[in-house]
Amino acid sequence: MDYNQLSLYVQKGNGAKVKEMVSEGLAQKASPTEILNAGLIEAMAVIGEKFKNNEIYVPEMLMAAKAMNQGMQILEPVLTATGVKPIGKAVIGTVKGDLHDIGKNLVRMMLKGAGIEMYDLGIDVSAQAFLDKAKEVGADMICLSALLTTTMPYMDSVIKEFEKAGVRSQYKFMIGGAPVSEAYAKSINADCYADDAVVAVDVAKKLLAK
Ligand code: B1M
Repeated sequence: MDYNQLSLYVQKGNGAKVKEMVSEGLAQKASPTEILNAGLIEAMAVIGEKFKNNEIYVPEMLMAAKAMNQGMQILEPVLTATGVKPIGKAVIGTVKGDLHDIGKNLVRMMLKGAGIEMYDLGIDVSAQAFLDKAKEVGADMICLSALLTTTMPYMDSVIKEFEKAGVRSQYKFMIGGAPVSEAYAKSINADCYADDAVVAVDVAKKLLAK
């Protein structure tokens, strides 16, 4: 499979071609993880660099993200296929003010594939919405994603909202996203930080086993 070509189609925002190539790749038994890493995620890294250097602007970035999401939709059933009995329940979302969802979707898919029942609140999620959903579904874990340095501090607000409601100790908090770090997780009293979706699976399994 020509991963470079796939990456170029994502970068150009050609969703139809992305879907076609991902489907063909899977039919030819290419590794879903490799399609994801070498084709789709690689494209977003290039897009991010070009955006930083003012070579492209928000509309192009948005088109690439849409194409990436179209490819991910085809990969999702393969990545989340699991015969495992659920090992816990988690609420996931991108925090208030933040519209980035590709990384959050990936984390959701991988955790689902690891046998965790996932409740996805989407993007721009308020602290109150996290709290309401956690209570409603009886969640074990809350997963917060942020991609902007300006929205990362809202993770602290979410945890504080749970503290204010007197239920903080009932939930494990996992946080992640490009600007987030282990040190930041410690500073806001989150239970753990995961660097990427693969690490998130390991970390979540350990947390839920405690
Ligand atoms: Co935005 N954007 N963006 N953007 N965007 C970044 C994040 C940026 C780094 C680009 C850059 O300047 N190089 C920059 C942030 C700078 C900063 O704050 N430090 C930026 C900016 C500035 C902006 C706007 C402000 C631009 C503007 O309007 N002037 C604006 C903000 C909008 C808002 O949110 N309010 C904006 C808008 C957008 C689009 C809407 C156009 C689009 C998002 C569309 C969408 O998501 N549906 C977009 C995109 C696509 C990007 C880049 C190019 C790609 C992000 C991505 O999907 N990466 C990004 C540059 C970059 O990241 N290189 C950029 C691929 C994805 C697989 O990785 O999301 O990091 P990532 O997720 C990883 C890990 O972080 C981790 O696991 C994932 C998988 O391995 N992870 C977790 C994520 N969440 C986790 C949660 C966990 C654990 C791990 O536990 C719960």
